[in-house]
Parts: sequence; C-alpha cells; structure tokens
Amino acid sequence: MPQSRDLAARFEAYSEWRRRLSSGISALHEWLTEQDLADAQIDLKVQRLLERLHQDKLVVAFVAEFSRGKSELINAIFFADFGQRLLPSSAGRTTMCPTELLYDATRPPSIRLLPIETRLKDATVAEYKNYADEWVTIPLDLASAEKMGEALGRVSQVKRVPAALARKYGLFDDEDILTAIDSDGEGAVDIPCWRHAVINFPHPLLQQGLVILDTPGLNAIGTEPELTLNLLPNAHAVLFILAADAGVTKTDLDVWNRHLAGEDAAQKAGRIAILNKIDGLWDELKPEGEVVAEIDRQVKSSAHLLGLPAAQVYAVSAQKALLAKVNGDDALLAKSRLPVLEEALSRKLIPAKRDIVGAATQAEVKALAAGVKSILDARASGIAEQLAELGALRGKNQDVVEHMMDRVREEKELFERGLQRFTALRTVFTEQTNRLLDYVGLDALRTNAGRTRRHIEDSPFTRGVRGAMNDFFATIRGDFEHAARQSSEIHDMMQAMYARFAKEHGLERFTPPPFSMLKYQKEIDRLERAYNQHFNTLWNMVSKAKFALMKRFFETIASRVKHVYDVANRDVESWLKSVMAPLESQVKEHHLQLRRRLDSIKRIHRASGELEERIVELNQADDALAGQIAAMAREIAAIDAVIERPDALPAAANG
Ligand SMILES: Nc1nc2c(ncn2[C@@H]2O[C@H](COP(=O)(O)OP(=O)(O)OP(=O)(O)O)[C@@H](O)[C@H]2O)c(=O)[nH]1
Ligand SMILES: [Mg+2]
Repeated sequence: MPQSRDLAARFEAYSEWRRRLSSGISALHEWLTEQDLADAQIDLKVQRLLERLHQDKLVVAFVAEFSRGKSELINAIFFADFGQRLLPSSAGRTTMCPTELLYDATRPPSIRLLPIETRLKDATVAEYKNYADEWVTIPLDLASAEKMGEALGRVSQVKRVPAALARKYGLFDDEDILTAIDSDGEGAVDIPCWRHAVINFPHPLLQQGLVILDTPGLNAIGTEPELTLNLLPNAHAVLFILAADAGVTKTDLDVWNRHLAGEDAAQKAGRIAILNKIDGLWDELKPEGEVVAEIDRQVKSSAHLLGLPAAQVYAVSAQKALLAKVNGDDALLAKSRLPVLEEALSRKLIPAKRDIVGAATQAEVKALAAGVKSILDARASGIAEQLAELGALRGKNQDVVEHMMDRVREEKELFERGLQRFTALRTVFTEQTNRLLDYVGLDALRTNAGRTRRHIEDSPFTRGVRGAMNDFFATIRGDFEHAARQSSEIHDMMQAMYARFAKEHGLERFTPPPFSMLKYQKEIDRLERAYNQHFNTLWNMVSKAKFALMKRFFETIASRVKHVYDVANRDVESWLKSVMAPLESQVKEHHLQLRRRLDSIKRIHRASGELEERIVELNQADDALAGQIAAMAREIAAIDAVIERPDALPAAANG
C-alpha cells in the first residue's frame, strides 16, 4: 500500500542518520575514555548530546476553522494503513480538544485525556503533563480497529453544563463561542469534556520522533493559551487547511491572522496552506482542463489572501486520498493530489531539520575536540621543550646540568606564585558567577511573577492587567540586560587571565567564547509580542469569563518564561564551565610538566648515563602523542562525514 511511502522513507533515513551520528559520537567518547582523555565535563557533554539526538522531535501541527478536514487529512497521510478512519472526522465540530499524536516507548499505547475541569486551576497543560494522576488514561487495543476508533472518539466528547459553569471555565460567552453547539436556551451549553488529549501510538513515523498536533476549530484555539503561546510557535511546520470551494473565508482569515501570520521569515517558511476537498470541484461534465484551471485559480487567490508564495499552497482531497489508500486505487490517489503534498512535506521539512541538528552537533563536537586537542598540544610542546633541554646537555659537564636544574626550579617557583593569582581569580570568578546566576535565577522570576499575579488580582481591568504585564516583561528585560553585562565582564576577566598566563608562563593562548543573552532576550520579545497580539482579541471576545481567562493566559506566559529561564540557566552553567575548565586543566598540565622536567634533570644529574635513555623515552612519548592526535582527528572526521554526507550508506551497509 502506498502509505506515504516517501515521507516514511525520508523520515526513516533521518532517524538512521541520527543513529549513525550518535554512534560516531559514542565511538569518539569511548576512544577518549580509553586514552584517559575524558573528564567529568566531557562525559556530561557527550551524554547531553546523545540524549538530544535521541529525543529529537519533529512537530507538525494542523490548524483550521472547524470542519475543514484537519483530522481527515491526518488520517489520510498517516493512518490509512488501518483501513479505516482512525481519528474521528465528521460534519460539524468533531475534534473538541487539542490532540497530540506521538509515541513514547516507556508507556503502553493509550489515549490520555485531561478533564476540562482543570481549567478552574491556574496550572497549564504543560505542567499537568508532569502529573499522570490528573489524566484519564484509556489503553489502546491495537488489534482491534473498532475498539481503537472508539477510544480515539473520546476527543469528540461533549457534555451539557450550566452556562455559568462554562463561563467559569473561560469557555462560554453570551455572544460568542460555544453557542454554536446547541445552547438549549435554558442557560445550559455543551462544552468539551476534555481540555487536551495525548495519543500514544506506536506508528512507525511516531516511533521515529514525529509528533502530530490536531487542533479543534477556531474558538478553542483562542481559549487555550497553551496552543497559541506554546504548541503552535514551537511546531516545525504548521499546515493551515481551507476548503477548496469556499477559498479563504473571513473566519479562516481571522484564524490565520490571529494565530499564524507571524512576521518571522523562518516561521513563514514552515507554513503550508492546504486547499482541501478539491473533489467538490471535480465535475464529470466539465473538461479536465477547466477543473484544473479552477483549482489553480483558487490556489493563487488563497496564496494572495494569506500572503504566502503560491508554491506553499497545495490543493488536495483528503477524503478521496484516504479512500484511495484504503482501496489501493492508484488513479484516485493521484487525482487526490495528496502524494504531491506528502512529497513536498518530506522534501522541505526533513532536510531543513537535519541541517539544523547537524550544524549544532558539529559545533559541539568541534568545541569538545578543541579542548582535548589543546591538552595534547600542550603535552607535545612540553616534550619538545624537554628534548631541546636534554639535547643541549649532551656532552656537558655537571656544572651545566646543575645550572639548568636551578633554572627549571626557578621557573617552577615562579609558576607556583602565579598559582596564587589563579586561586584569587577563582574567588572573584565565583562571586561574579553567583551574581550572574542571580539575574537569571528562578528566584528572581518567582518574585516577579508573584508580584504580577497580585497586581492582576488587585486590578482586573484592562489598564491594570496591561500595566502588570508590562512591568513583568520590563523586569525580565532589565534582569537579562544585567546578566548580559555580567557575563561580558566575566568574559573579559577570563580573557585577560588567559593572556597573562600565556605571556608569563608560556601557556597556550586560548580565547574563551563569549556568552550571548540575545537568544533568550529574543524569546522573551517573542512572548511579549504574542501576548500583545492576543490580549485585545481575548479581551474583546470573552466579556464575562475575562478574569479566569486572563489568569490562565498569564500562567501560560509565565510557564513559557520559566522554560526560557531554565534553558538560560543550563546554558550559563555550561558556558561558565567552558570558560574556566580550559584554564584549570592548562594550569594543572603545566604544573605537572614543570615537575617532570625537574625530575628528569635531577635523574640525569645523579647518573649521566641516563641522558640518552631519557631522550629515547621522550621521542617515544612524542610519537605516541602524534598518534593520539591523528587518531582523534580520524574520529572527528568520521562524525563530520555523517553530517556532511547525510545520504551516504553507513560503512556497515557496504561490507
Ligand atoms: N468531500 C470531501 N469531504 C471532506 C474532505 N476532507 C474532509 N471532508 C469531510 O469534512 C468533514 C469534516 O472533516 P474533519 O476531518 O472532521 O474536519 P476537522 O477540520 O477535523 O474539523 P473539527 O475537528 O471539527 O475542527 C467530514 O465529514 C469529512 O469527511 C475532502 O477532501 N472532501
Ligand atoms: Mg477534527
């Protein structure tokens, strides 16, 4: 069955590439350990790198006004193998809560549902994900398509509640949202039973790290800040679905402008619009060419209205594609045009993702190798120095040897005095580090968020909420600016120290990498923009449920900000290590070498016959070192080869 063969094949190749990259990195690590060159910091870096490669996810989100065919399209692209509709898809509102499809091998196949009642509390969906007992879990019986369909049908469940309660959930408002789902006029409305669903399902693509996000139509997007502020901005691709016969309607345009029309060029590149239901335009009475021209016209005008290049708009029939795949009808499948979309998805998405992951991995491997290389180089130059010294001793008398011993001893003492300076530097470094960590610390954020929460509660009106939020962001920005200044102070201090040790003691010159807060500042800016963008629409849309919604809105933003802080803290810590660790190991290495030099001259002083023997020893050590440097270069080259020639077969497959 042609089950999205191309997409599946490319995705499989991408996973295979990640596996090869991981095994290259593991080989490098093994070699470093064997050679006694790995330390705790290297172990940690490698472990993180491998974890990241292993957990790498590709998130594709489906967004549209209700009933455009999101769920049907997901069924057609990913689940046609089941021979039937897996996700519920029917006329009217069907998917009632955001639904993630993924595979987590540590859990049994299941659908997990977060009750709508959780909207009464402040916690976000992301936070609830850490508490399994808050979710209703229904196991999936993979052997029975019927039972599976029944379990997955839960995402459509609704229940009738008094309008007042719906309002408390931030769901119902007299003039708007869920009145479309028959309010019976007696102050009761139908609301979704669930706030969020996670389907854990061992589909081959999901097993390899694909995550699909199905969303409910229009209004639910606005009332669940998790979607607008977290899930959608973090998706690698967003598919926006339209109906081919209607084109871009006013509500479509609303959804698009509110949630997807990001100015960011990179984000726009990941957006694809789909004109679904082209079968509605098929007409046996018209010449084929006319139908095609009609579809083309719709593609062009939709592209124009959405501000997308026409090449990013695809016309398909999800329903006919699903039917064609289930029946093995190749002609109908081609006519549905789904294969064109699948081809484009795999061609665009996967190489772009691979480039990003490859470049990031390569940069980390390079930094790691550079650290090891500088130790090896220092050892090599130590040996060269000793060889020169000992060579000069050939045929010299005891006096000269004594004189030389004095010189090295002096050098060693001088260096040991330099070590005091190093200890003093460590103290200053620790102070500065603590200050930096305070600025980006979770305590600072907690205080800031607490203050904002109080202000919102004290003054739950437009001006009050706006003011509180502006203060919230301004405080973060201020702290981040301090952090940026502090890290550049640390950087300058360390750079001066490296220069000094290089000049005074001949240590290798090393330029510590600078630390940039820009990434985190930009992310905060993005969140503030998202907040500004959504504030007014939310405020106007929900007149009665304002307060509950605003609070939830703030909690979502706060939890996104916390994520930024978490990442920043982790990065700051590993940067601090990368700035200090080389100096530490250089100092240690240099000290060791001075001791070795002194020892070997002492030995020669005692027995002059040892000179030649010692020179031979040193030459051997020098060869061994050159061998190590070459071997490491080979390990790195193997990793580079995987990154730079992603489609080459692994060596094992050639043998
Ligand atoms: N003729 C035709 N009907 C389609 C096509 N795709 C979907 N439909 C129908 O459109 C209706 C809505 O499809 P869904 O998949 O439920 O739409 P949705 O976007 O997921 O809607 P919500 O879950 O309510 O937000 C269903 O009856 C589908 O069978 C198509 O390509 N052609
Ligand atoms: Mg749906």
